[in-house]
Amino acid sequence: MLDKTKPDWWKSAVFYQIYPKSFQDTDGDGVGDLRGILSHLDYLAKLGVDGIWLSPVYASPQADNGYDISDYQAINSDFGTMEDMEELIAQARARGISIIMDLVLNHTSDEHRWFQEACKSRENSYHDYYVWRDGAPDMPPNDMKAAFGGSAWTYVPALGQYYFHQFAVKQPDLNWDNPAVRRELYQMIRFWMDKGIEGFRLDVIDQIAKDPDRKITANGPRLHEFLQELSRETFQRRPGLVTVGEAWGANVERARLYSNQDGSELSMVFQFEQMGLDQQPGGEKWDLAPLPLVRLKESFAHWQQGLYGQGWNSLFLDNHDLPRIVSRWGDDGKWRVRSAKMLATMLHGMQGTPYIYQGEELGMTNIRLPIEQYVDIEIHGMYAERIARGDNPADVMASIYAKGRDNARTPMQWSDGENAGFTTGTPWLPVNPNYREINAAAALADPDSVFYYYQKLIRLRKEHPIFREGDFELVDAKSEQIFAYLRRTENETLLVACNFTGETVPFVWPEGFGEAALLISNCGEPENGTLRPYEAFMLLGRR
Ligand code: TEU
Repeated sequence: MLDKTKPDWWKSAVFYQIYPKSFQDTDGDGVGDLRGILSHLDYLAKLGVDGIWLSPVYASPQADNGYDISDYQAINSDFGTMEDMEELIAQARARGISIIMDLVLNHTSDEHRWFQEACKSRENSYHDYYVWRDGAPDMPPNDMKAAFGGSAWTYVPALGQYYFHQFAVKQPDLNWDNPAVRRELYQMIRFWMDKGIEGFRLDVIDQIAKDPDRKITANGPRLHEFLQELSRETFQRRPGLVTVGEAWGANVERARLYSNQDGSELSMVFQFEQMGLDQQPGGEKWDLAPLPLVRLKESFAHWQQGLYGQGWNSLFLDNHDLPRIVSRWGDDGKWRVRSAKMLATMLHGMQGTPYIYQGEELGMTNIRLPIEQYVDIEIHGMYAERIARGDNPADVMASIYAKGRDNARTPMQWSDGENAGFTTGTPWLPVNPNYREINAAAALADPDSVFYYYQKLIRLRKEHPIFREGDFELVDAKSEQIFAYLRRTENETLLVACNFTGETVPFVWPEGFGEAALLISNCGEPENGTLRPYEAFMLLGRR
């Protein structure tokens, strides 16, 4: 177990993200719940993770699967009770696992009491909790678009005003310029800290300081001022609390600010530069393009070197908004197991804190459903818009198969039993039909499984300080097939080599690895000179 009394313990940690709706159902309603998570804590302890990032479990009408909160201090009844939550915190801690909650501070649900009050009159004391502009019906203040389709402005006839929402109509944006809003949020965060929550993931945190009149959403003028106040009033009161901000708009310079060494903002951010590479330049994520490996490597190198000694990286390939990585950048057919391990090797050799998304450790894959079986609000918003503008339905579906968020949200595959052991009822989203082959029970019974490979990667990070401390340099940066790099400390050098193709490719090791120790590999003893299809390994040498 990690020594969590060290304030930066999270630099040696590996976290695991749970999407509660899809993890484990225990009451047969087809929706996962907290007791389901409790029932798998030993599985997570076996994997070796140090914390769980729990996607939102707060009271919510679930328009956006919990990212639309109607009461920050209550548990969604589909997921359980506050007692279940307290038990989860305690049981997890007993296994050395911290609970990291998701904080959605940019917006609430329109069913939140604050918003209901805000809609009553312009004089109501909650009115200024949200972002309003005067206007006439059919004449929104400007042409800003919401992330899930349509205008970012919705008219409330009784007030003769529009409210601003960057996401769905049911997710009105909070007005961070109002100090009363900030105070309420800080109080709420302290409530959870008092319950024993040891960290937070902050949803779209770069979008809180918006200025819709100037069409500014990400990186608004007061962003870092707000973050420093937030941190002072909450996180800094508990040394060792870990925070990770979701920041689609972050570049390396900003990430240095967010994760600065004096701890005045956050521990780290999730940045998405790599996740935007396999799309058409200037297009949206739905406008598909092949992954340019050389650019992927340049991007990782830029972040690894840019934050070295000046900040801290988060490391992830999957989350509840992204497609399954083995389907995206690996091969989810013939080389599924090997390529899943290769991608994990590429990522877990780097400096930063890795996050594993539920099912990634099993090599779970994307799914294909008819449009009406998808649940995600983003998929349906995009589908309606693109069909209306005349796109070919087959192309739109191809984009959904490749990038739709429901790819990651199908139920966790526990066994080859009914509904993959996820529920005895009807799952809220179909189970991937490949569960008979890909499931946790099968993985636990197979010493060569993706699960045990992740377990080993997690262990290696704890055994070798080079993972935490080493610098970063690409090897053969121009190769379009191989992603290889070196990490160096004063006494040691780590070579990480990954073949991103299904072909055997030539690869001569850099000098000095003849006597090196093999830490891990996904297809036996590596040979100097070639890499087999999707082969990956790590060699540790002395300097
Ligand atoms: O996601 C932020 C966000 O910008 C997403 O809309 C993202 O762009 C999209 O999923 C990628 O296609 C966060 C949460 O992670 C997401 O689940 C929520 O829907 C969103 O915020 C609103 O709270």
